[in-house]
Amino acid sequence: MSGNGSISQEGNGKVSRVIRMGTRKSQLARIQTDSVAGRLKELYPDIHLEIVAMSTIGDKILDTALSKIGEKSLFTKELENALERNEVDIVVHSLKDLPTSLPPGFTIGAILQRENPHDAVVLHPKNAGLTLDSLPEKSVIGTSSLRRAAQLKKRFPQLEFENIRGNLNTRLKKLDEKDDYAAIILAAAGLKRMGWDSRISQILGPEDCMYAVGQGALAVEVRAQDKDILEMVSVLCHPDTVLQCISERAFLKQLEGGCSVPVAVHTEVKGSMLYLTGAVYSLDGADCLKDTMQTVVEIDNKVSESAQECVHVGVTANCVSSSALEAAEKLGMDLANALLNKGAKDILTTARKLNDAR
Ligand code: DPM
Repeated sequence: MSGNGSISQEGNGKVSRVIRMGTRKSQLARIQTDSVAGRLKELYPDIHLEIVAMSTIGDKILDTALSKIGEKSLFTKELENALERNEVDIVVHSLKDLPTSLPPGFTIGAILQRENPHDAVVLHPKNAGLTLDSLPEKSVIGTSSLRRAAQLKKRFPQLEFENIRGNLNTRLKKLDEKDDYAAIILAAAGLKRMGWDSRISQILGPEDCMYAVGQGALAVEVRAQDKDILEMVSVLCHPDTVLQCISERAFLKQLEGGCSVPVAVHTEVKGSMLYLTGAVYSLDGADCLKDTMQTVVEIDNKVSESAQECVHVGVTANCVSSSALEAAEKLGMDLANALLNKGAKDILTTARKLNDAR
């Protein structure tokens, strides 16, 4: 950041930089930003952090399903504008809301340790004790995620699925105070961060519903050229999460999928092996292409020195060796290519067309 606005003179004569963190105004965004601010304060007790809250298009258009709004960088654009204008230096996002290609000039400088990546069932209080298996036939489940609806329609054909929008607070209110939904599906990570663990009645494993690319992980977006800030946030990186999320993002990118296609993943790191399962679905879940691949990732190999060679699917990471990052990215691309060879393009094109026509 340039200009005097960013420099503060401390009483002891030491000059230190004020670091501004941009955040959306929703409670979840604030909590996520505060948690990263807390980590930075622990690591760098002398820094001056300021939090700047703003609303984004995604927060303003609450009644349209996410998948129907064309804008890819729905929740991120205004925040990136503020980054570009040097009004803020750091933006914290849910990684799953960040497109696989960031606009030029921006990079993800850190991906933090993943929270539970799975989806969770939140029941209307009157259904306490039930599960997706035991809910009455034709019970209405609220979700506007094409990914969740596709998988769950196939797995639980007796249930019905309807859109529900709004931030987490709005959705819980819509669930509890009306009789429209028997249950809603939300990411466990968001519920936990909000302190609503007690509302989770069921965690959906990969047999029921695989998660979204990047789900449950926080990402720190910065200006790609801001070396000081990049170095500062890089210590927040969690190596296993970085490798998992790079393979997931490479998979989605190679499929040319965005946040509006039914694509799901599941990744695991076991020792020096990285496993990636990925799938694409038709809107009703009837067509599904799914496969698993693995690769060796030598996490502790020599860490790359040059910043250039360590950018992968928008992520600048120097906490992991460049060979491991390359292997993770290649894994995602290879798995996508395997599914593309089996006809994934047709499934996704049809899903996109049908969704646009709805
Ligand atoms: C994206 C999707 C959703 C969000 C699509 C998907 C859910 C939309 C909906 C890309 N972003 O998951 O298939 O349910 O209508 C979002 C949430 C979080 C980040 C909330 C949620 C919190 C969890 C996290 C919205 N983005 O999914 O319940 O940090 O991953």
